[in-house]
Amino acid sequence: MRYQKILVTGGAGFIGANFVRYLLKHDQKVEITVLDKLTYAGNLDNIADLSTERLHVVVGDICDAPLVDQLVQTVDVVMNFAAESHNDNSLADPRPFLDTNIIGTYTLLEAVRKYRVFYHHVSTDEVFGDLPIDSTATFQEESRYQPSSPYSATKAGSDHLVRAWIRSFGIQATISNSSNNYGPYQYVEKLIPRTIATVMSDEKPQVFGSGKQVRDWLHVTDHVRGLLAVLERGKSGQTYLFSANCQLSNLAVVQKIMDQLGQDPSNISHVADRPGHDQRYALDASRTMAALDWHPVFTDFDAGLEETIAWYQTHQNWWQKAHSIVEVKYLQEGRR
Ligand code: NAD
Ligand code: TDX
Repeated sequence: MRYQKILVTGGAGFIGANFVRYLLKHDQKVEITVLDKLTYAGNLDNIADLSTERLHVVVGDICDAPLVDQLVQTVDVVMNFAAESHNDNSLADPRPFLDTNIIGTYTLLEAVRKYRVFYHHVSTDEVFGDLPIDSTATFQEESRYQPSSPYSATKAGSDHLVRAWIRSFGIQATISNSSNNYGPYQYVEKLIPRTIATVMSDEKPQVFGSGKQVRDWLHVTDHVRGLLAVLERGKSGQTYLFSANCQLSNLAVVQKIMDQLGQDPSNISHVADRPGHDQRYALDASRTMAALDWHPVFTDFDAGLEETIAWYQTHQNWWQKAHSIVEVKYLQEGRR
C-alpha cells in the first residue's frame, strides 16, 4: 500500500465500513482513523468487531474545521465517504446535503491543501443525470454533469470543488464515480435492503411508479477493491468510474428478491413515483478497468444478491429497528 495512515471519513456507513473492514483484513500495516458524525446512517457496530490497534474512531463532523485540521495533519491520505446519501431524504429536506456534501468537502479540501495530503473523493454516477430507459447509451468520464436531485446536485458540486482545488491550488487528488452499490451493512432505506427487510417482515415491497427505471448494480466489495486500486495506482487529477455493467430494472430486482425469499413476485405495491426520478444509469468503466487493472469479481448478480439476502437473514438485530424508523418516515411523507 502506497499510504500507511489513512483518514476514512464516513467509515461507519455502508461503503466506508466495508472499506475499513476489507483494508484491515488485507493489509497488515495500514493504520486507519475513522471520522464519522454517526448520523442515522452511521453505525459503530459496523466496525466494532475489528482490531482496535490499527483502527481509531473519532465521532465528529467533517464540517468541523479545527477537528478536521487536527486529524488531517496526522495522515498520508484522506478517503472521503462521508455524505448524506439518500435521494428521498434530499427531497424531504435538502439542507443537510448542502452542509455535509458541499461544506464538508470544502472543509476537507482546505485541510489537505494546508498539509499537502492526498485526497480521494468518493462520488456517484448520479452527477451525470440520467439516460432514456430504452437507450443503450452509457456515461463516460467526460460526460456532462446534469444532476437531477438535491442529493446529486450536491455531489456534483463537491466533485467540482475537488477539481477546482486540484487546478487552482495544486492539491493531489482523485475522484471516483460509482454506480449503485449493494451488499452487507447497507442501511435499510435503499432499494435492495429495504425490499429484503420489508419482505422478511411479511410486508409488501414498495416500487416507486412503474418500476421500469434502470440501475447499474455493483457489489460493494468490488467498489472497495476499485478504491484500493486508486490508492495503489491512481494518478492525481484523474477520474475513475466503477461499474460491473449490470443494468436491471427496479421491478426485476424486487422480483428477484421475492423469488429468492420464496414469495410470489407479483405481490408488490406500486406507490407514488419519486419526484424527478432518474430513469436509467449506466456507466462505461472500461477505461478505469484498463488504467487501474481493476475488474469486478461479483459478475453474477443473482449470486451476489443471494449472499446479501443471507447476510440480512443472519443480521436481523442489525436492521429491525432501522426498518421501522424508515417505514414510519416514508409513511409520514405520504410515500407509502
Ligand atoms: P451512508 O449513508 O451509508 O454512510 C454515510 C456515512 O457518513 C455515515 O456513517 C454517516 O454517519 C457519515 N456522515 C454523514 N454526514 C457526516 C458528516 N457531516 N461528518 C462525518 N460523517 C458524516 O452512505 P454510503 O452509501 O456508504 O455512501 C458513501 C459514499 O459513497 C457517499 O459519498 C455516496 O455519495 C457515495 N456513493 C454511494 C453509492 C451507493 O450506492 N450507496 C453509490 C455511489 C457513490
Ligand atoms: O423502496 C424503494 N422503491 C423503489 O422503487 C426505494 C428505496 C427505491 N426505489 C427505486 C428508486 C431508484 O430508481 O429504486 C432505485 C434505487 O433507489 P435507491 O436505493 O434509493 O438508490 P438511488 O436513488 O439510485 O441512489 C443510490 O445510488 C447512487 C444511492 O442511494 C446513492 O447514494 C448513490 O449515489
